[in-house]
Amino acid sequence: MIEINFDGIVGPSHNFAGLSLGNLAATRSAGAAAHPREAALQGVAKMRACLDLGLTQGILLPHTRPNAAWLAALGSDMAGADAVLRANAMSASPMWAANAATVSPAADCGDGMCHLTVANLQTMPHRSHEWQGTLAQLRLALGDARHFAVHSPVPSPFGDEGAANHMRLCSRHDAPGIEVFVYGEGGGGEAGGGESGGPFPARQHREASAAVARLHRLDPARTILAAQSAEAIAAGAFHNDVVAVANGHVLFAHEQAFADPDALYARLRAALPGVEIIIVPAGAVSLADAISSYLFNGQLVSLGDEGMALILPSEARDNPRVWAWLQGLVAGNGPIRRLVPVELRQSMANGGGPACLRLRVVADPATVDPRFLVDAAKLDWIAAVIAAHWPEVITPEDLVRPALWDQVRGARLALLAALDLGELA
Ligand code: SUG
Repeated sequence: MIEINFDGIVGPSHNFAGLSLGNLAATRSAGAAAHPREAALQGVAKMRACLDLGLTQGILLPHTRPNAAWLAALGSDMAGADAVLRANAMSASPMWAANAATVSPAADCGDGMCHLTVANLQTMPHRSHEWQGTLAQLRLALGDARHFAVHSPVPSPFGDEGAANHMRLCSRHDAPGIEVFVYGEGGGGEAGGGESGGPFPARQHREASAAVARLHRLDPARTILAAQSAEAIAAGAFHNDVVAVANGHVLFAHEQAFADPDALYARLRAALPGVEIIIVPAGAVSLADAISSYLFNGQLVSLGDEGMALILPSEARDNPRVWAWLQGLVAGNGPIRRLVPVELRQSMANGGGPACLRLRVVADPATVDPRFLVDAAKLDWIAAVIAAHWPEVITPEDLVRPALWDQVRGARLALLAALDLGELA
């Protein structure tokens, strides 16, 4: 059993429509020209960097866009939809695979299976129609029912945003772990601030987190539900993975990530005596710097005997306060030994860093459909399909053009054909 990172390939409709209230980068980018080809190639380069570190890499495919079935269920189509509905139907948001599902490795689950619950993403309209496509793909990629149980989303009104609000701490990936579910409000699906009390919606509801823990048959003694701090949500941490990340026995978090950090850390220390908790003080890196640089949205990965590496967006290197703090971190004798900056500016401009683009699954790769695993050669073909078919630029005005809708549909089909995944069409 090892950790496999499944990255969402950036879809050919990647654009900046400003659809996610509370996601400051996406709101700032609204109306700008987007570069889908460059975005997707940046994602491929990030996967190459992971392969170069010796990691096992998987992929998830773009969903069908425009989503005509969703528009039809709303009594509309691309020609008739208003600008907002049209942008919702064109969103390439399935690229952020950390929101695809919550994953509990077999070692944590009562029945010894790896459980996944697809996220309903109900808080944002453009993301609320992802789950059907995600469920179909996960049931194919992880279709071996001897090893995987893939659950449908928890029902509305309980908002669930998947692994972006879930952390797992363990002595080794294949040993029983402590699962931490971080939520932003108590449930009920209120629009707006809800219990966070701030200007932005808290997208993960406690009831959804608790339901996922039950569905996955987790041991309550090894399961922690922790509230996100209202100040983090108000500062733009629309998911916990913008202010905290865990891997193995290490939790790396901003001082202001959690509502009651001392209670969380005490429970973690009791449940996993070897845990190392690395807190970045607000005095060194403010919440604003953490959110603009996305340092916590790194992929914290184990490199065997060489300790851990943090795969970070290059924005973290560009922020002098953040970079100085990180330099001090790796110079010390702690578990994080290497910093690996990657260039993801297109995804970052929509609020998606390295960790947003990947879904972690602890599994034996031999039990995964090999069409969803990649090596360097397969990444070369994927890059060739992207270079040949992905639009170079999409502006907000382009979203009305039928020729763009056709290009986007065709580009995805070309990729599915190249990967022998025509059944997802
Ligand atoms: O849900 N952005 C995504 C970014 C998701 C990042 N994921 C994690 N933190 N794990 C979101 O807000 C962009 C909206 C637009 O296209 O207008 C968007 O949906």
